[in-house]
Amino acid sequence: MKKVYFAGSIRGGRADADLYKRIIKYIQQKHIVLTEHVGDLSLSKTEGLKNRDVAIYEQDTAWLRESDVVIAECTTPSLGVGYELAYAESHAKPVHIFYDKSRTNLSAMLSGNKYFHLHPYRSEDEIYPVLDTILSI
Ligand code: 6K6
Repeated sequence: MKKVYFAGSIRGGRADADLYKRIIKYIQQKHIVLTEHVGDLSLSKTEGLKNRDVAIYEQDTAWLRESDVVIAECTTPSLGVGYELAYAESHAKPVHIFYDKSRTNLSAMLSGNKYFHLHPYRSEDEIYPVLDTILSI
């Protein structure tokens, strides 16, 4: 059983929140997802009070350090997710990036970094077998 840090856009926009929820549910069949809230559909992009942000940052970076693997869905661009991916790299965590190649032109700062494992997909059903492979290693 692995500890998975799942990253997906929150304030960057919630257009893919239901997709995050399905991915999280799938991973949770066999593994622990430290960041279940990323798929919480009641969480809006304007959520939050500024004074909670320090606690969010402290908790999320602690979870990143604790995680075995980081899985990000990057179709909706997010500054926070980009930060998390760089933070994960600096802590030598394996990082897997999924994105719908028909809907996004991934930042060169992700697609140009050979450290990251990129998983472009055309339809959602391509994601799940790749997750199986990643999480069985
Ligand atoms: C309360 C209840 C659920 O969520 C909250 C408060 N907001 C956040 N809580 C935890 N992690 C967050 C929150 N907002 C952003 N993040 C982290 O940044 C998540 O791990 C996401 O992967 C990432 C999204 O960044 P933005 O820039 O799109 O918000």
